[in-house]
Amino acid sequence: MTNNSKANKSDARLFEEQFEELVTELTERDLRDPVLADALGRLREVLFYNAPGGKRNRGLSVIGSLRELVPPTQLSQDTVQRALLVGWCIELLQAFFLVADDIMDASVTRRGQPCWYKKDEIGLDAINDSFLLEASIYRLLRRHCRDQPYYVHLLELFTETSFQTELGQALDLMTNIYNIFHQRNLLKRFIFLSFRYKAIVKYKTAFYSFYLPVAAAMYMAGINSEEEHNNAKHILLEMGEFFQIQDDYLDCYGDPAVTGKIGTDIQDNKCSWLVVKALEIMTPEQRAELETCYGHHDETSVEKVKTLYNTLQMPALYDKYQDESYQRLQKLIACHAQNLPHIVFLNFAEKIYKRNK
Ligand code: DMA
Ligand code: MG
Ligand code: MG
Ligand code: MG
Repeated sequence: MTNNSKANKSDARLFEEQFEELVTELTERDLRDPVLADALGRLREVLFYNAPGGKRNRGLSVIGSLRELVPPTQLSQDTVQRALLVGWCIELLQAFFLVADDIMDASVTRRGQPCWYKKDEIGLDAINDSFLLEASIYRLLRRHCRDQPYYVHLLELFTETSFQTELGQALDLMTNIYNIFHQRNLLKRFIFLSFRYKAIVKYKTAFYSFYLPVAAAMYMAGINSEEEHNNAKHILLEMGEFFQIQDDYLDCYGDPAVTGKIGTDIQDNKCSWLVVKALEIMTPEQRAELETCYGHHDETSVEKVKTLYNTLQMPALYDKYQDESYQRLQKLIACHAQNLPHIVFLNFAEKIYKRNK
């Protein structure tokens, strides 16, 4: 085992251990007005149900990246703890988006358990719970990073990234695949579709899942230059696009026992990679068939769409896409990483290619 993978192992353990402490901090040591006891109890419950249980790739990559950016001798125990904390802030941001996303997507399960809004007596009260998760980020950053030179950079990074994600979610929710079916001009249809698809995934997923953790580590390491950030962004947004394509693929072809969530993209009429790809290659007859079933909730319609995807050999097309994307990414890392250690990006790439959850 290399030094770095040893460090990563113990970082994962430290990360785990920090969670309880952070919940106690938010619910017992922050606002202490006794009249808030019930509300803070609710926050505690919301945190325990929604923040842990994910893959933690985003959260752990703050410390992972920082270890590659700063020599070990300059990395104090305090800095490590702060990087883990910033990692949890990203996990909280993710929890905030997911609680809301599951309501909007009418999803049923998340991380192998019922979606929070699906729990008895929660329902749409989950909307306020998602706000509590978001607000927790800024309470923690303030408590732990206020005196650090990078505090304002982190605040701007979190607010900017949230806005980008929310714009992406807006595009995701407003894109009606039927308007696209009805675009008669084939070329316009393909161009619109592929541009729209890229915009959705870049904004709703790539910024917060990939650029945010690495950018946070860069600011913590004192790397502030716009040029360096743009270089990192270039590579990370490409990875993010690929990651969301995987998510779209797994929505239909993943095993819910492994992904922890049951797909809803077909029923929700989503502009998913599968439907975009299928529309590019299907015959007019197949398109007519797709039009009668896509976006419908009944089992038969959903099965018909899945059969069509199989006929079009989507799994093979996806494998091909995955291999090409991996090659493209290696090239991007080679030309754009410049002063940044390539390993920051390679570590990330290793975690996502060929994933099944
Ligand atoms: C996820 O898109 C984007 C955000 C910002 C949560 P999605 O609805 O495809 O995610 P999931 O498949 O996890 O519900
Ligand atoms: Mg969703
Ligand atoms: Mg969604
Ligand atoms: Mg999805």
